[in-house]
Amino acid sequence: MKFLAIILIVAILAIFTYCNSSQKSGEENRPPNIVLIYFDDLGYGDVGAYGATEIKTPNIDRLAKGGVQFINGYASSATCTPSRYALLTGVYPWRNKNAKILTGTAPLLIDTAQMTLPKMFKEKDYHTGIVGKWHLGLGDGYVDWNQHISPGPNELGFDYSYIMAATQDRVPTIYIENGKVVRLDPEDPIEVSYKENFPGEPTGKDNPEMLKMKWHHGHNNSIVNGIPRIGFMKGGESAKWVDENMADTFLTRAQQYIIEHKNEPFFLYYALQQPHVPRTPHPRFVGKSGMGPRGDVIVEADWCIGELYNTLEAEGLLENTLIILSSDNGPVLNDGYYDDAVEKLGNHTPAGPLRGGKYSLFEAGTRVPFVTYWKGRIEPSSSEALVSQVDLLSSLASLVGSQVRSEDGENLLDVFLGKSKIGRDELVLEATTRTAFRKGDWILIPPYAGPAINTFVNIELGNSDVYQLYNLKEDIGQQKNLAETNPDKLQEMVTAFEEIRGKDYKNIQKLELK
Ligand code: NG6
Ligand code: CA
Repeated sequence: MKFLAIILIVAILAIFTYCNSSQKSGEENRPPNIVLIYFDDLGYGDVGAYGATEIKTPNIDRLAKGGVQFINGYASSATCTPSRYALLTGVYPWRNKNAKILTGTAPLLIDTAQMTLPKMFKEKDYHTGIVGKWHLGLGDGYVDWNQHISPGPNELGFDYSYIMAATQDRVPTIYIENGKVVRLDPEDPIEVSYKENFPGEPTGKDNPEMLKMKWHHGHNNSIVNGIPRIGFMKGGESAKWVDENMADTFLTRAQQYIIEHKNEPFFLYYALQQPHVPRTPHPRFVGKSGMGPRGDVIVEADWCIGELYNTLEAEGLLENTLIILSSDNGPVLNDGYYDDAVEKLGNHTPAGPLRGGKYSLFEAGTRVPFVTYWKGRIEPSSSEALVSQVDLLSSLASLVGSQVRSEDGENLLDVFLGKSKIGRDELVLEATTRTAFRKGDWILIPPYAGPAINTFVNIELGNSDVYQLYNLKEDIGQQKNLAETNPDKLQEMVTAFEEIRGKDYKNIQKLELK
């Protein structure tokens, strides 16, 4: 009897081990899921793992500390649209003259024939989804918001899309799911204009009594949810978003997407709206940072990352999912509303040790938190390798066995997986159509006309009438211009820069401010 029981236990154990290992090998054969987490305006110094002490980001830190934390990771641009353009196409944004901050009525910026990140995944039988901020234009010139809106993300390779068209501060303030405005009442059609107001509609400029958030510069057109916006909108009452619920709305859609597609390889682009203006934390997060709304929405966004992580874990997907986390550009405090971002900052340094911020050619414009995390596959490390978001298309293509390579991206898969520390040799960076050039430890900022400081946002833009040359290894804060004392290095940098950029890079434009 005892003998039989032992045999039975051994047999059960053997079956269990077999099942387990065959399940494992099945999992290993399955291509990994990719979750790309993309913040809006999150600064290099806004994250605990990157040195923030005054604000807590435990969930982002868990990814940074458990994966590869890039110290020299860059967005392609110091503003949103160009960075997202490069992220999805692997093409430098300055190659496309229309790749600048778009209005809510701008046509689709990316040609539908262009190879994109989601298209590449689709070719490899992935399901692809985007949830969150789009800001790459919609339609082909004129959009009727009451009809099916196209072309858009679904025509660029996303099987599923749940997006806001542009930014949280721009109309239309509605969600669009697979080309259709969510909760739209056909009896109350939407009209949008960036030229003029619709007769009788209140505006931030004329109706300050209706505002719960005051505008500082720009942002004085249509009022939605007590917040004045950029652009004019009429109708669509039932479809309008409630800003305070936006984080939960996007998170829930992202979680649903994961659960619905857990049985097939998927690519999810989760583009959070935080901490871009208007900063509208859910009441659960109000006051949580002690820094006012900007800090509170960072705490909220960090919580969202934790929830997303929990979903991946609960669905058993963590070991088979590569998570990439980054931001579209650097930080800004006052970006057009009175929201205490400056007043309540205290000792927090959103740019960390870097100079400048959003809109700037200095480092803080484009150097951002950049993390790759893959439980059980990526060894935790910190990497000084030079990497850019423009490299993701070519690198992820390599990961999934695709031959696709983009015009400006490099295949840095080994770097992103933490197996190599040799990143790019050189990189062109963009800020409101101006470009700078990093090579090795050096950065070159050519002379540009325009103000040294954007006084509205109080950020140094990098404009100067002389060449600027910094050694970032020795001078991360870009305090010592070495151009004059290093003429040979300067010449070498200018030559290498012009080889990529051409000589016609002085397309000087003043930062557009309304
Ligand atoms: C600027 C807005 C700013 C922000 C930015 C886009 C004004 C005065 N400023 O034009 O508030 O919306 O555009 O930010 O309108 S981004 O992160 O999407 O690039
Ligand atoms: Ca942004």
